[in-house]
Amino acid sequence: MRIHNAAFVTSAADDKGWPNDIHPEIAFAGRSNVGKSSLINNLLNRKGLVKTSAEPGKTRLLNFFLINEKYFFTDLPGYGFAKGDKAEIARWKPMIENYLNGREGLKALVHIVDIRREPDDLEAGMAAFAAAAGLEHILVANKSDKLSKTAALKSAREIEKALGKKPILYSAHTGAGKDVLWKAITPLLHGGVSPRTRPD
Ligand SMILES: Nc1nc2c(ncn2[C@@H]2O[C@H](COP(=O)(O)OP(=O)(O)OP(=O)(O)O)[C@@H](O)[C@H]2O)c(=O)[nH]1
Ligand SMILES: [Mg+2]
Repeated sequence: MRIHNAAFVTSAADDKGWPNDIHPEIAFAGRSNVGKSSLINNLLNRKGLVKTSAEPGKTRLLNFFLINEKYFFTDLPGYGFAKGDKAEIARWKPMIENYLNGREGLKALVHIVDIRREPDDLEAGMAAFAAAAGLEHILVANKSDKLSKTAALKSAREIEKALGKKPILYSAHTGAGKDVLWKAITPLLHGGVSPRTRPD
């Protein structure tokens, strides 16, 4: 897709802060530091649109971006950085759950994992959560530039074994995988904002 406009709209902790406008929307989620913010920048060909950081836990709120004046991309705060920090987890969980369940227009969860890391229960939970919320689940293995091609394919098979689907191999640094990810996202954006169907 040609991106002629990409703009930060707002940050929000809960539904009171979500944008009032409803457009087809795609959320980007994953563990802290997997490269969610970098991947959004890369996908949109915008270097500094979304703030990134080498220090985990940079994104603490939901950040909404308006794309071509008719789609929303949402950068979600990462999970896992607040290891053992109960107060932080207690704050994070309802923020994400309410958003994924309640946000009208939301089409898909782009679930980003680090290609070098074996998925754990948290990752499996994320996949199940997307299904329960009636969202398309798009799995992406980022930082593929950190591995050789052979090692990347081996890791992809491990991830597939653990999470039950093939990940799209991506590098937010080189742009590898960008066309494949756009191919997965574009039809969802064109589907309008009809209500989603949740499993019973
Ligand atoms: N080599 C490599 N590094 C990456 C890639 N994507 C992100 N990084 C680096 O990983 C670090 C974290 O990137 P962010 O985009 O801030 O990660 P995030 O998932 O948004 O992190 P939080 O907001 O803290 O949850 C930064 O140092 C990035 O430069 C990638 O594809 N390849
Ligand atoms: Mg971030």
